[in-house]
Amino acid sequence: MKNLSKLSTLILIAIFSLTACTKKDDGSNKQDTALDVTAKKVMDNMHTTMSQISQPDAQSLDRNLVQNFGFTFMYPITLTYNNDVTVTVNSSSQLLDIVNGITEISYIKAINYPFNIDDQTASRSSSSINSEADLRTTIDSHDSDGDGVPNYADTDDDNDSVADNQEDVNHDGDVTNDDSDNDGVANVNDTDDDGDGVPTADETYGSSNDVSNTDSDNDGTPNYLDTDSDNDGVSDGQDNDANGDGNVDDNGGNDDNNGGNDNNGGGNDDNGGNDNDNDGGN
Ligand SMILES: [Ca+2]
Ligand SMILES: [Ca+2]
Ligand SMILES: [Ca+2]
Ligand SMILES: [Ca+2]
Repeated sequence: MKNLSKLSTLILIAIFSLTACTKKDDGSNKQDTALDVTAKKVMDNMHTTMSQISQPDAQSLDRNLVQNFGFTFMYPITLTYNNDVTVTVNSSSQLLDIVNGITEISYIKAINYPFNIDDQTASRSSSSINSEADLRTTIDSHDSDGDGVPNYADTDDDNDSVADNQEDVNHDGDVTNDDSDNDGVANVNDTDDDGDGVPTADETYGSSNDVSNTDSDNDGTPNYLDTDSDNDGVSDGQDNDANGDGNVDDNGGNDDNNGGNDNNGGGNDDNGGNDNDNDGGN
């Protein structure tokens, strides 16, 4: 009787295994892949990001992957749709077509592991992603300003007080191709967007307390992109004690020759010896 029971169990296991195999070998490429929330997050993020760009291409896809997640894909990769159909992707332009086509009812729910990435982040070394946990660790560790919020969830990636979507000065929907001071660092990652020596976060604020919409000299260029924001002929970097270090300029301790203002409140005129401001100092 005991042996009969064992035999029944074995038969049941055999039937179950056969059914499982049949399901996988039904001629389609369906494999009942489980939902991979991290992979879905990456693909949905790219869908949203690309849908905001007026003319998205493979390069903008790759730049935004690097911006948000710190890597580009090394192809091929295999993706699984929510209906379990799989697709092999061989290029960024193919991936762009796929993410552009994502909808609420047809979306990517998984990436086949392992796959390789071209890691653009100096602090990481792994180029092989072996599991969802691996992917999650990778994207969560991409935090440009080190504030504990990964780029993909951070609304101000470089923490310069200008929101990411405000860093798009050419208004093409792509925040990764704007470099106002042409120093090779896109504004979204540049803490001194106009390269005038005054950190963007220290540029003059107006009553709105928003650095991105304050334009002191009303010349159409907001202060944080204007190397001479008060239009007095002296570069902002030599105008203000922006960093509060006691030097009226941040260019070696010299006065700013702007005509006698005690900009730093330190009691000394900034004009090198005349007490134009009658503050009792120089
Ligand atoms: Ca951050
Ligand atoms: Ca910013
Ligand atoms: Ca720059
Ligand atoms: Ca600046």
